[in-house]
Amino acid sequence: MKIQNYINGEFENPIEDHWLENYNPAKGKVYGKFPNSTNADVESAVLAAENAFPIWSNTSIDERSKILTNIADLILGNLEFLAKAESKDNGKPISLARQIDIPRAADNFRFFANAITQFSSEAHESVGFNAMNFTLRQPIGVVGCISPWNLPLYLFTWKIAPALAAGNCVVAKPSEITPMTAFILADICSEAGLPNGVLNIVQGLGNTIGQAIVKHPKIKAISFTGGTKTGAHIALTAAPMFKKLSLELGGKNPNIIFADCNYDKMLETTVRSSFANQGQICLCGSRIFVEENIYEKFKQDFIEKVAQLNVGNPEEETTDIGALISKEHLEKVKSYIDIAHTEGGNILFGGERVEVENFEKGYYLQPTIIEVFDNKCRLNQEEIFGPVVTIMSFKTDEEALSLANDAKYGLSATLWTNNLNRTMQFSKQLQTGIVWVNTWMLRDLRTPFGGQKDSGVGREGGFEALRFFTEPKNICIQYD
Ligand code: TXE
Repeated sequence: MKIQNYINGEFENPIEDHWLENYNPAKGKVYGKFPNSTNADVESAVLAAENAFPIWSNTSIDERSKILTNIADLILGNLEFLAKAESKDNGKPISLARQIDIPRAADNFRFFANAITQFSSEAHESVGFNAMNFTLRQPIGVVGCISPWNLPLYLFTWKIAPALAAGNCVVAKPSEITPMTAFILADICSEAGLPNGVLNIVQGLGNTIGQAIVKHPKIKAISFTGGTKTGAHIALTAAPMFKKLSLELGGKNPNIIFADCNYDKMLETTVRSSFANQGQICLCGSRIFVEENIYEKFKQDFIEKVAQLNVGNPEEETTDIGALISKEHLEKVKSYIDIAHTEGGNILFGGERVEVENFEKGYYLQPTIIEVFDNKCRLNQEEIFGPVVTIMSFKTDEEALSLANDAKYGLSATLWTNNLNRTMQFSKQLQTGIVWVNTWMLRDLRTPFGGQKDSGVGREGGFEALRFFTEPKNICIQYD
């Protein structure tokens, strides 16, 4: 299966004809190739975007909205095909791709197709000065969208949809580990009537063409999702060029469980918030803190539930946990589990690789629960980004809050309690961009999405995203 770049509405081979191999993580085997693009391909994409900008930025809001709605409809129309492609490329269970990844990609386009028809800006009358001010929100021009491998189409479209809705032209790069669904999206965009050059997709390595996109003088804003280290590197490159930056980075999210919660709902949700997508979601609740008086009960019940999770071939409907994204990533996650032995953690469940019949070369790992005794330990301070959670108990509210906040990251937190005062006190004092109370991953796309501290800067979602992808200009008119 050969994947190509999508530039100026055409599918193109990389100009210098270098290619990379694409792996199927479930089988640990190469199943295709894709462009190892170079600066020449980025140049060609930027030129196409630049040429398309006058047309697209003057396309009416209704016309833009119609085209983005067509894209949403076509994504849904190709749901099964896209879900299979995503599961094969990423190793995630087909059920997850079908229920979450692909429908949300359609929602991303549909949401911004509607949001742009409601987006407006203010006017301010300078009374006594015969002057009228209005704020003109203009599209930026050519923008860069760079996305990670964990939720490939979901996060790729989460950036592209608002950028296009706001009238920008896009140079986009999916992760080199999951190139497939971006390639399929290109076809869908053409079919939906998106004009040539409005969206350009360049496939390849982050440290070559990802860097080239970030550095390109004609790309005025970068929307990035990925690791904190990479985000810092991108900021170093783009900041001196005064580019707008939206950085959605890593997480090490606390899941705080009080005895007064709805226990059964908490337990079922905590299994999901711990291991969904093989724990490869930056929003996963990877540090579990449980009130002392239910700690023993929780430990038993949680282990019992997790033991029922089915690790296996992602193509099977019954699979709960598929393959990790790559051999390297599996080894990185495993290395953290091995630290438990030296750092004095108790592996309560899992910790071993899983051999799946007929998929012996696949990258499978058991869901793993590690009991720790000090939040300062590496297992609680570093992002593992795999099917690994730690658990420890706490006595008081103050202790829970300080444990939760004692982290470099600040993306999301989950709180289980029915106590209103506690809910308000924690919501105000948790140092995260998102707080879920008695739920997890319930997403309203109008809300600001993003984190604090090492989880990044800027917010995606709703009008925050449309404001990111536009430049506000104050027009002040004095009249007689
Ligand atoms: O990140 P990488 P990964 C985080 C998650 C984890 C990481 C996993 O916590 O840490 O992302 O994704 C490109 N210049 N989030 O391993 O390596 C690279 O090619 C320009 C947080 O993929 O940072 C890929 O396309 N680009 C998030 C993308 O950056 C570069 C949700 C990400 O790669 C580059 C999901 C460079 N120098 C994952 N180097 C959230 N907060 O929502 C790499 N890239």
